[in-house]
Amino acid sequence: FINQSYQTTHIFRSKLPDIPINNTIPLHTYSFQKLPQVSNRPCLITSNGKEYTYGDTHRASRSLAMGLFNLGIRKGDIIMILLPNSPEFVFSFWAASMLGAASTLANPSYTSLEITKQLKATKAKIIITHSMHVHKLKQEQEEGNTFIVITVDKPPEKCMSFSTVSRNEGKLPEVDINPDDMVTLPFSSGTTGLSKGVVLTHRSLVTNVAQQVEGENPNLHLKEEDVVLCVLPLFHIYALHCVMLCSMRVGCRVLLMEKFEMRTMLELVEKHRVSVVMAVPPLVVALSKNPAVEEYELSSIRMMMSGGASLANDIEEAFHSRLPQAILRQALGMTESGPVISMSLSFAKHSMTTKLGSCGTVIRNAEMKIIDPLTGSSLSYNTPGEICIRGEQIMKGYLNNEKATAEAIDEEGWLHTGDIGYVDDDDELFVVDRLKELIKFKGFQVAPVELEVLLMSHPSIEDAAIVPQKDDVAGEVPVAFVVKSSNDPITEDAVKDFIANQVVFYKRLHRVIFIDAIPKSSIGKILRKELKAKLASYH
Ligand code: 4UW
Repeated sequence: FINQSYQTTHIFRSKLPDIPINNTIPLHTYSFQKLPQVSNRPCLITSNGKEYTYGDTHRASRSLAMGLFNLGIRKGDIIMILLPNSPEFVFSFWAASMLGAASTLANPSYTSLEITKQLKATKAKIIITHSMHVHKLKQEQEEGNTFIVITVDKPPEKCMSFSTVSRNEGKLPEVDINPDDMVTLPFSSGTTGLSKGVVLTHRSLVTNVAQQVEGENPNLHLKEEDVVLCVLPLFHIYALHCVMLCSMRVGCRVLLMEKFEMRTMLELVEKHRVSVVMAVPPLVVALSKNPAVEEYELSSIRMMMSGGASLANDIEEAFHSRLPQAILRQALGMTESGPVISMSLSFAKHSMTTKLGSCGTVIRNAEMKIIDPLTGSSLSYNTPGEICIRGEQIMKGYLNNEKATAEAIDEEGWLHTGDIGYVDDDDELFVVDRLKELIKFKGFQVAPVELEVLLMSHPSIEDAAIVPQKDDVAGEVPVAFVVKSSNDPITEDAVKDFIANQVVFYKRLHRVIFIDAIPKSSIGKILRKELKAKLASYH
């Protein structure tokens, strides 16, 4: 007798065997574990040629940790790193970790409004930044919130200098760190709503680094002699994890670029014989199509990873014909999942053949399932559904937000990603759609709700909704549907400017469409699918 109501859960696993992971040690202990062997090897190189060995990096991080301790930072405290890619970013991250404190990461291009929101949510006690960003913190200081500002350059009035704070002798106090303590707090809107603090612990990050680079056959085979380009921003989880943490565990050198500039990047790749590039799709497009590429000797690139947003197959093919020696494949990551979900097995030490367009295979020491978004039942091979991931690498939860945490991670420990994908017969994952609201501009997150809240604060706007529009360069761009307050003469440009003045460049509106009413469900949820269809019909 077969019980018809019994439901099988199809759990997808890596083709690589599980490995033992020592994830009860603090992240900094794990990352600097090979220090005695790699102490004199280069760890960080800046775009103007300054080098820091692993020994230098460790010493500078410890000195800063001592300095922050002297300023009162203790276990459980939060510091904000508001910096572009730089050695100081790396030292600050490690200093916080060594103290059992956590770093929250913010984009230095953020407006005052955006930084203020993150400061309020995290109550960061120290902000490490550049003097040119200090003016954006003024309003928050005027409201009486006390924090110390440290600048990596000459400090303006009332700020402290990074080098002075770092100038320290003495022994760092022993801190008792629990593997489930938070070590970093990036922000993400997840599947819905506003941006939230994502609590990543020592355990989650040690686990996720090990899942990529450890074992007899690592899924992501970085070698000590690799030079890894860090052009993606470290304040986003992709570069933080995949470039900085994975490289440092292995002992590679990381070439830090403050910002993307095509020719500078090509020159640096040639000069430093860069062998690994972690990229987002627009960067792959640039390398595949920009004629400047032909002028440089880029044969050192052996591995090119794309992620953060979907990559079109024709771009992957164009890249292969231009740089045939390099393996270009994808990985799927999400801030909340610690961050890697799946990774191409072409990057493994014993490289496997994988397909164009796939996001790889679920990482080892983890479980993945695909569920029917309506019924929640688990789906087998070749059937698209919502991708769910489980393992010790996923976030602990959203900061001070139990409700959002419970919506993201179910009682069985599955993180629901809001991405739609299927697993083919060879265990490769293909992402085909996004169930969640999130818009991705060149891999950067744009949360529709954040822009909707801003729009609704305008007296001439009665209602608004934001949806993505496909874009050849950025992948997706935000577009607004706006309902005017009765016959108000507000123009498209005025709406665009209103938003542009308050947000970082990639959240700017590319188009404003005035309509009579925003379509909503009976419980008042915006029917984004309808709006997307409407938008598509305008093309
Ligand atoms: N294809 C299609 C992809 C893809 C994708 C991401 O901003 P977040 O929260 O996080 C990221 C993290 C990316 C990342 C981290 C570590 C890593 O090793 C790696 O390797 C390439 C990538 O982007 O946005 C998460 C959302 O971004 C989309 C997807 O919707 C996901 O939920 N996304 N990668 N290859 N879509």
